Amino acid sequence: MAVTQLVGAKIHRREDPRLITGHGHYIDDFTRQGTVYAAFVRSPHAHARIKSIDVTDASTAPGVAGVYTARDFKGQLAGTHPAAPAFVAEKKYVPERFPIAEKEVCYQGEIVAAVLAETTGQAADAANLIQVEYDVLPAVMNLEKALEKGAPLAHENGPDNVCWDLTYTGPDVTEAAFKEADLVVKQRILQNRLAPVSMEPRGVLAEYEGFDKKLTIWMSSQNPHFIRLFVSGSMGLKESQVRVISPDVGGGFGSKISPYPEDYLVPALSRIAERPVKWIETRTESIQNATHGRGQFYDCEVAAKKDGTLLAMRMVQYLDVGAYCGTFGAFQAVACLMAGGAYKWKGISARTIGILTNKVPTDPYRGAGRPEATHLVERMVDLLALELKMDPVDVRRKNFIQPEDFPFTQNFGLVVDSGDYDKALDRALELAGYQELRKKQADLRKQGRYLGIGLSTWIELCGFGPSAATAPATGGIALVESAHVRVMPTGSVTVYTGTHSHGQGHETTFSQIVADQLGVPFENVELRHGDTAEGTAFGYGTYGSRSLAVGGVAISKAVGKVIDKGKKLAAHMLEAAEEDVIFEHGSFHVKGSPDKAKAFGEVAFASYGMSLPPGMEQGLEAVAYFDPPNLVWPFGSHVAVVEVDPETGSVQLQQYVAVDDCGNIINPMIVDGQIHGGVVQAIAQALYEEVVYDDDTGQLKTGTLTDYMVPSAAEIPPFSLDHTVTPSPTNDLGVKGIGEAGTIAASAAVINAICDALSPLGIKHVDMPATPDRLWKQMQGAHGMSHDGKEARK
Ligand code: MCN
Repeated sequence: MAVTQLVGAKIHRREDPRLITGHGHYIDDFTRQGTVYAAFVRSPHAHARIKSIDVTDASTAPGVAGVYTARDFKGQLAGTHPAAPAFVAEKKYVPERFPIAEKEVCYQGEIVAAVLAETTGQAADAANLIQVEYDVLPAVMNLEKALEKGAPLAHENGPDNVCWDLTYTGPDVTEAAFKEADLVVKQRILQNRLAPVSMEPRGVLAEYEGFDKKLTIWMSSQNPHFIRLFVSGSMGLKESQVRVISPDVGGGFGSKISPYPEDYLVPALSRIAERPVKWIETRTESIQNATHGRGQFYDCEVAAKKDGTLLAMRMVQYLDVGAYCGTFGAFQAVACLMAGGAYKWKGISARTIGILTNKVPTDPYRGAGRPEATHLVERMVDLLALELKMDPVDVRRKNFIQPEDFPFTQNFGLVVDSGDYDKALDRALELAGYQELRKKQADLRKQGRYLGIGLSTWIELCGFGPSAATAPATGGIALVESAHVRVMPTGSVTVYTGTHSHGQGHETTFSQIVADQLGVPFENVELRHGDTAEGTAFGYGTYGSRSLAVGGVAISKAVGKVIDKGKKLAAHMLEAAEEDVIFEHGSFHVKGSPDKAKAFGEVAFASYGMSLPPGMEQGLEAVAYFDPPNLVWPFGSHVAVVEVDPETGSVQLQQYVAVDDCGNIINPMIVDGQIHGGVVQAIAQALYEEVVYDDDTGQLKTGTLTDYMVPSAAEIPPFSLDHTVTPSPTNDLGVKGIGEAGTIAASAAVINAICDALSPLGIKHVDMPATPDRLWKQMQGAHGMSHDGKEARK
């Protein structure tokens, strides 16, 4: 491709001036004449039978335009909530799910009625007047209890609480390795349930035009084309009748991939009421109803030699599905397939059990399955190092997949494209000053201070994905990506992508690629996305750090087609043979005669004229789809340094080093920003955030941001970041994804650091979130520790 000037440069995000000066367009900024506002009545119970719903008072309340219950939607919406096969092709039991409950509610927050009114306040007031009588049923909230014989059922008429139970590889594949082992380490590892908490909550504005039978939906979504597919299908409309627009989206972190009940109900209400309908989620609705992430535990054992050689792993994933199977909920089972991490294993036995509970469904949340895998394997490696009294660095180095092993077929047949794990680790240790830190740790221990150093040498699979792998997993749609590059007569370029930027800076990075390749000024390139009425027939959205490695490459391919056509036209204009024409630095010239040249703009202008070579059509634009031959496999090494206060159990995160490798980098500033955000989300999981339900009543105890503790900048240490560059061989740009890397890596580094700090007390493992309360209690139970922590200092 062309010589690059912009690619690799730290260019400021071009979207930011718009977004930070209030010129963004989020859902609540859109208005349509005659809009009515929706409020939803939600179940206060985790599990109950609906006896009756009395809407009399609500119907006559001021400003009310209509009150609706399940039966009003029966002729309007068809089908059940989509549940993709993902990594569990055959599920045992997927409960039917209609967007509004009729007879039974299965989680707190499930919708039972809807109100439309002239203002949001009137809608909310009227919703409060709806009287719903419930027969409360026992709720199943605990994963282990849910599997017990005779446990309450998440759905009254369900066969049991098992959504899936899949053994990928049985104990037989690890039997020999366990026999030859010198030692086995075992651990149960919890993954706290998390709420995504995007800055902009969800929102839907729908306008159904009855005469034209056209539906326009403005919504906060990561993949508007999928929403169009699902909603048009459910409403009995052709896709061409539905337009979904997701303009600026204030974060998603995975929670805006799948369709939600409101995404169906609001458009249906617009059709019923014959008016535009708007609904904007409140923060409490968001924490209560937006899909959660994680919510799992793992039983794991690792067999090893006494020199630190890893032999085999046996693991079972217990995954909290929630009350219904999330559209991509079973994707989280990928944790099993990724559990081997950056290491070589003789065998891994893995089983996943998806368990239904009376909680909001889980679905992908930044990293989805890969943070869990990293946390698992990185904790197990540290436990082994502790047992063997080896430096955790040495255990890692001993077992890394080596550069010459790539492409490396791992235990589940996935092919890791490339890597150099030692290189990233070396750089991270150097940046952290590892040896000095160990000395400092030893000194501080003598003073009764608990400094800990934690490593996470993570790997990731992303860039979904090759059609062969993804079409079966989605139920038919191959996760390729499309792009349309259109050059105007004056040489400005509009690029349409099927991905969706909601904080990742695509307007900047994708334009960098195009401007470089076409040799046009950066300002002349505009990226458009998020509107199903523009661009190609189908876009596949943004998740799984796929946008650059699939969408960006599709754009690059479309640019290639534009250049090819430009060459033909330039050859005609220069009266030269096409094969003699070279395109360089934004100009076509004849090989060996740089003065015989046509600028890109001249060729673009000519393409709309009449002097074209025989058979050539006017215009300069191209569409390309990219179906990658493999996933991409970024990796890196993170180091966290903590000090734990023995008197309070609080953790002071002192230093955080991240060295990541996402292949060639388009914009280092944006990549660093992605790492910052991702690392903070994982630090939040490790230390602060947890969705907590009452085990008996099923009530959500963390329904506001005072209970659900999202950290602020004050809790986060300065970061030292660096990169190694191992280009991916799977795409022309040599790029890998980075959007989830920080989240995948960091929880293990932080928890490993805490465990390292507390190891003198005999504490081997701590669960997340490692709150002061939890740590203090654990320290009280530890040997050699008195209440004020002084005992251990002797
Ligand atoms: N990039 C680059 N060079 C690379 C890799 C990436 O310059 N070698 C740039 C890309 O061009 C893009 C950004 O980094 O501008 C992220 O690219 P990529 O890794 O392809 O990830 P996606 O754009 O597909 O983003 C998805 C990822 C996911 S899965 C979640 S969840 C997530 C995330 O990104 N949610 C986010 N980052 C988020 N950031 C914000 N602000 N908000 C969210 O909701």
